[in-house]
Amino acid sequence: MFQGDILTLTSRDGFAQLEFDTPGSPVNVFSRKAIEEFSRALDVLEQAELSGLMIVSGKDSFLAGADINEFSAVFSSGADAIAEHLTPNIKNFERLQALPFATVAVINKLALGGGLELALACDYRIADTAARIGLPETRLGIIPGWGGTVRLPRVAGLDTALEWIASGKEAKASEGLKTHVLDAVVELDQLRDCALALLQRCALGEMDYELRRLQKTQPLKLNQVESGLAFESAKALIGHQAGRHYPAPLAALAAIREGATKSAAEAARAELAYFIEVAKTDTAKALSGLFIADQVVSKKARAWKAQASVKTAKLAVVGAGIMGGGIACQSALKGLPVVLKDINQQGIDLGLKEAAKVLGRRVDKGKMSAAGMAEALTRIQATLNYQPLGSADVTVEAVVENSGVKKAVLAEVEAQLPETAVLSSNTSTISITELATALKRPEQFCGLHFFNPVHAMPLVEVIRGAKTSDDTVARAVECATALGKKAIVVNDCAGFLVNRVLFAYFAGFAALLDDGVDFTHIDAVMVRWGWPMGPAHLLDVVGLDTAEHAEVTMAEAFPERMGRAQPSPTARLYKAGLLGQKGGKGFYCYTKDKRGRPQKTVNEDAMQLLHATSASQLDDDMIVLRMMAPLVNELCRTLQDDIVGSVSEADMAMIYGLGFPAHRGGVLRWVDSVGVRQFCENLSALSQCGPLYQAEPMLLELAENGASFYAQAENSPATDAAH
Ligand code: 3H9
Repeated sequence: MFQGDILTLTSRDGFAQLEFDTPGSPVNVFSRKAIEEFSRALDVLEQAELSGLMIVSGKDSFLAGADINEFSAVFSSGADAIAEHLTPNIKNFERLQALPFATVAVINKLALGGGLELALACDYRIADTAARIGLPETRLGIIPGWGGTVRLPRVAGLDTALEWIASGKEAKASEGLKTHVLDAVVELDQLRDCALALLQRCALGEMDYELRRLQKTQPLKLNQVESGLAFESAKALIGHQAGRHYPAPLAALAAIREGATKSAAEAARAELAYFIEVAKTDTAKALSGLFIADQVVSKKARAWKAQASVKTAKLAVVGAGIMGGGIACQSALKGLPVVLKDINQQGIDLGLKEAAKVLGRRVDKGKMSAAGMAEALTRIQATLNYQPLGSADVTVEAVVENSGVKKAVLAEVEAQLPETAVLSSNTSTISITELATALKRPEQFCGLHFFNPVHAMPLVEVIRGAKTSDDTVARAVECATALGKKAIVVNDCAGFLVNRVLFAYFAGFAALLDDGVDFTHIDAVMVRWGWPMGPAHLLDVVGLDTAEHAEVTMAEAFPERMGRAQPSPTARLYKAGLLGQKGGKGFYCYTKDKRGRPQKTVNEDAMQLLHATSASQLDDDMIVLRMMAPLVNELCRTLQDDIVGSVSEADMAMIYGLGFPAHRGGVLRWVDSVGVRQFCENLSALSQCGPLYQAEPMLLELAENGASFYAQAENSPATDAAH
C-alpha cells in the first residue's frame, strides 16, 4: 500500500501492517525522514477500507524514540524551530489515534521515548516478555514532546505517569502490564498472531476501542483536592530528587498538571510550551550531547574490541590492595574468573575483604542474592604463587605506586606468563613507556587504569605506550568492556588523561589556597556548581599521601605549570601527619555519628596550617574560573599533544573518571556554552596568576575563528588510528 525507505505498509484480509525498518541502522528512530514517511503512510491509511492496523518493527527492537542526533541543531535554533520540529509527529499521532479502525502497537524488545509515545497513540499495546518500555526524555534534559505527558496519565493514571516521566525509568514488560500501560505480554514469537487476534475481535465488535480513545481525549478524572495534594507532594519529591541543575522533571510535572484539567488537544499545547522551555536550556543541549559523545566512546571501543585476537576468559591481578581487590571483585561480579596474587597472606586477606565488602553491599541493597555473592566469590582464586598466572589472558599489576617496585614486579610477572598473554599496569601516573623498559615484550604491555572505587567508577583508561601493539590495545579494551567498563584509549604521558587534568585542577586549588581563600568556601562553591564534592574533600578521599606522591610525579613531568617553589597545601598537610579520609583527618575530620553514619567536619588544624582567612573571599564566579581554567587548559593540551583522540572522549573521560557534572555536558561543552571567545577574555583577566591561566593555542584559535569545540568536532570527527 505504501513503500518508503523506512516504512512499509501492507495489508491482508482487511488488516494492515505498518513496518518500521531503518536501513543500515541497528535500531529504529523517528528521524525527520521516518516522520515524513509516517505521514505519507497515514495519508494512505486514512483513505483505505481496512478493519485494523498493527505497527511492527523489522528490527530486533521496536523504536528508540526521536533521533537524538537531530536535537542539537534544532534546540539551538529557537522556539519556532523547536515547534516546527515537533509538530509533524504530534499531528501524525493525532491522525493515528483518529483512524476509523482499531490500532495496535507490537512492541518487541524496547519502546522508548517517541517509540512509546507512538504506542500510546495506538488503541492497544502488546509487548514481548523481555521488553522494556519508558519515557527517558527527562534524562536528556527535555520532556516527552509527542504526547507522552498527555496520554500516559490518561492511559495509566497520574501516579504511574509522574513516576515514569520524572525518573525517565525503563520499566519491564511485567510492570507495563501491571500499570495498564501494556494490554498484553506474550512470548516474542506470538506477538504478531496475538495482535491480529485482538484486531479481529475489535472488528467483530467484541472489544470497544472507541472507549479507549474517549479516555485519551478527555481531561483526567481527578478529584480537585486529591490531585492538588498529589501534585504538591510529587513536586517536592521530584524537585528534591532531580536537584537544582535538572529542570526537566519539574517541567514535565508542570505540563501534566496544566494538561490534567484540559482536553487532550489543549494539554498537547501545554506540553509543547514546556518542551520548548526546557529544550532551549544549556542542560538539554548538554545532556543530549552527552548521549552522542557516549556513542562516540562506545563505537570506538566496539571497533577496538572487534580487532582483539583473543577474548579474555580469565584475568589475573597482582597486588591485592584496595585497587587490586576492587578489580578482582569487578571481574567476579561480571562472571570472569580471576587469579588474585599477592606476596603475603595479609595482602590477600585485605583484597578478599574488599571484594566481600563490595558484594555484601549489593546483597544489602537487594541487587544480588547471598547465593549469587557466594558464587561470585568462588570465581576469585587467591594465591601467593606465580604459577596460576600462567592461565590468565590478561594480567593487571596493581602494586604500590612506585616506579622501581612496579618495574621489578612487572619483570618478574612477565617471566611467568605465556608468550601470548597481555600484561598491564594499573598505575595512575607513571609513564607506561618508562615501565615497559623493564620488559622483554613491551609490545604486549599497556596501562589499564581503573578508578577508585572500582565497582562504582565507569571509566578505564587504556594507555598505549610507545611500543604497545594494536592487538594489545584491542585486547585491553575487550577486557575492560568485559568488566562492564567504558574504555577510552589514550596515549602515554605522566598522569595520562584524567590525572594529568585532575592535577592541573588541584594546582589551581593550591593557588587559591596560597591566596588565603578558605578551602571550605571553595568546596561549597564547586559543589553548588555541580561537582559531587569539592577539591579539598576530593583530595581527602584520594588520600593525602597518594595525592602528594602524584603531585611530585606531575610536577616533575610538567614543571612549568605544576612545579612549585614551596610545598603544596597537600604536602603540608601530609607532612603534618594527615592522610585524609582513610586516616580520619585531612582537610576535614571524618567520624561517625551515633547511628554509624559518616560525619565530616572542618579540621581546624588544617585551617591553621594553611592560613586560610575568610577575609580574602572571592566571588563564586571567580572561584569557579580559577578552579576550572587550569583544568580546561590542560584538557586542551592533552588534545594538542594527541593524548586523547577526540573532544567527545575528552569530555566523557572527565564525566566517567572524575564525576564532572553531567548537566554541563563535559568540560569542553561547558566552555562552548560560555563561548570560547568569552572564556578566553575571562582568562586574560587572570594573566597575573601564572602559566596555569595562559589560554592554550587551541582555545585562542577557536576564539579567533568564532568557533567552538563541538562545531569543530562535528566538522572533523576524530577517527585517527592512534586511538
Ligand atoms: C524522544 O523520543 C523525544 C520525543 O518525546 C520528542 C522528540 C522531539 N537517536 O546504544 P546502542 C543509535 S527522545 C539516535 O549502541 P544498545 C546509537 O547511536 C529519545 N540514535 O545499542 C547507535 O548508533 P551506532 C528517547 C540512536 O542496544 C545505535 O543506535 N530515547 C537512538 O546498547 C545502537 O545503539 C532514548 O533516549 C536515538 N534515540 O542500546 C533512547 N537510540 O550504531 C536512547 C539509539 O551508529 N537510546 N541510537 O553507534 C538508548 O538508550 C540505547 O541506544 C538503546 C539501544 C537502549 C536504544
